[in-house]
Amino acid sequence: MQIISADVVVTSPTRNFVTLKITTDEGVTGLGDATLNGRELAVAAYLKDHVAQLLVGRDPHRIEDTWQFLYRSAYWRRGPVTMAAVAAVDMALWDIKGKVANLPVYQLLGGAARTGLTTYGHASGRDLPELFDSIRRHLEEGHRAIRVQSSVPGITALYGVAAQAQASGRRYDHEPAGRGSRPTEEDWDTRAYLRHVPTVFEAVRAEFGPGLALLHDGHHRMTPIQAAKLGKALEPYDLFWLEDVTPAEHQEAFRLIRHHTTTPLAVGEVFNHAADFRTLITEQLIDYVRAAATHFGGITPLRKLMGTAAEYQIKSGFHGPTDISPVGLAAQVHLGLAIHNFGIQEYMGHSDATNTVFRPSLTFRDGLLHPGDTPGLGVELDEEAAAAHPYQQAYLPFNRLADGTVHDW
Ligand code: GCO
Ligand code: MG
Repeated sequence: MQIISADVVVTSPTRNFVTLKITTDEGVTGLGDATLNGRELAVAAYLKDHVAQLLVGRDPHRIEDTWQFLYRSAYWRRGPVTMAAVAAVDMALWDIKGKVANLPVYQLLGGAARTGLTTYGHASGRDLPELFDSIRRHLEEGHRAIRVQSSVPGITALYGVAAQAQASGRRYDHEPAGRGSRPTEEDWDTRAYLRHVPTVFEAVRAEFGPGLALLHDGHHRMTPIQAAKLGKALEPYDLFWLEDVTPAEHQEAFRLIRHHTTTPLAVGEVFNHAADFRTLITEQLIDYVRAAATHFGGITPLRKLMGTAAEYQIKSGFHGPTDISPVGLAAQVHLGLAIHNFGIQEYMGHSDATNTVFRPSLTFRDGLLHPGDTPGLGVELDEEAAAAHPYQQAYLPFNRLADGTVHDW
């Protein structure tokens, strides 16, 4: 069996997605996700101009060999563009292998280690009543864990608060503010944030009781000592996790945070290589791995990383926003079903337009996500429907402090 072509499909059903389609001489096709939010076309060009011709003639069954070849022959290692491109090839090859074997990918990874994946949904609100309604809606949908984000007095525009975006006519994750030629500028005040967040969790606990699993995303905005302070302040509310409290490229910073708080920590949605996690994992400085198959080089390296993490009692909490395509989400749901140290899966749910283009076999029933039993990854790309949604330039927003300084976000 040989690969005869590798084509890149860029489509924007609600938001932009980059998909690689590998075709074999036996007519079997495989799909991989290469979406890098806000920098999509860089990965599309990497695949089209530098990778596609290298795949032609290769045996699609040799997943490990192809991964090592693409990673090492490039010489320039790591980085989100390279690793998203390699990820797409890796996923597409697992998809093909599953289709040829007539098995869903999770069966090739060792079979189901649980009935389905526990998820968390994104609740948010501009005030407590709006936040409570949002939590209730997510519980009704079946989520057993809830990420809680809220507006902060003193901060006008805050990413992750759906109603803020809705009030201006869009859902923040579907139509990134700033679709167009410039990213939207948001404001930020860490002290106002640190004062407000514990009061929100106090109110949520009082309303929903001690049992509900609650999560929060700090989106890289704090210094290590501020992060430690927040972790400590949230201890009475028993969070499932506190995510991305500080920019994690300084892994050593987590030693300080860890010494100050027992609030569980999740890190890594912007990481793309095992080395990014090395200190965090081997020193047990975090509790959950936030990597996404799409940005981490695919199923193959993420599976290895989770093997290492298991040695340190660290679990998965894979990144599942709507800018990971249904193909990328399927890849990590198959993996999450098969590994022993699964923790939780972020699941925001794609728009109807996205699901019409990608047609995933994934199900979400009784609070559990399952990839389905369709051979391969279980996603079918409707190329005609994809063509009806051309690429639209879209940037993520960014933050400035009151004095105009650009801040982490
Ligand atoms: C999350 C994230 C996302 C990212 C987005 C960037 O925890 O889901 O932080 O909302 O900001 O994926 O592209
Ligand atoms: Mg996050």
